[in-house]
Amino acid sequence: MPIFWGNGWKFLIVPGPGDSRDLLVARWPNGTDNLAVVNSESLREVGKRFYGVPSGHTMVGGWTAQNRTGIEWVDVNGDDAPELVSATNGVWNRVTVFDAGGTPLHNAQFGPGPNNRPYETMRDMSVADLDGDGDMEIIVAISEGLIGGARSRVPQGVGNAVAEFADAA
Ligand SMILES: [Ca+2]
Ligand SMILES: [Ca+2]
Repeated sequence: MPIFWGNGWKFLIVPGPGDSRDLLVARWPNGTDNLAVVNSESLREVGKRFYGVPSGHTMVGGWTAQNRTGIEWVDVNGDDAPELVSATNGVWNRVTVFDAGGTPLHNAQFGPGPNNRPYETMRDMSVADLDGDGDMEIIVAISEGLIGGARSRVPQGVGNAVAEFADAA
């Protein structure tokens, strides 16, 4: 199945319209590090999603210069609906949380890496409730040997999610 463009690198199957499923495809190498969406009913690419940063954040893109080193589908703000959590690696590095439709909700910039070689900065990502307090933590491993943490939380009685991103170090 041709996907314009780039080799499939990370896959994630998420709910699609109706009873269908969407296969999210991160490519490496790629032109732009968005996620291609392949629907289970059409078995064709139906679009690109999960790209960009929330308003108030500066979007730094890069043609053939950025890749996804982690994508997970998990409820990080406690509203019982999953989000897409993504780590981006390349000339600019970030962790971004998107809603299910692809709108960026939260973002933590890790800045430019030393260069855009694969895995130069962001190596891997995982999402879990590490300390058992009910809030999910987003953990990334970076090339300097450090682990970065990002905590998500929905205050009781507040409808909007608030992401609290700690320093990368
Ligand atoms: Ca959620
Ligand atoms: Ca926690």
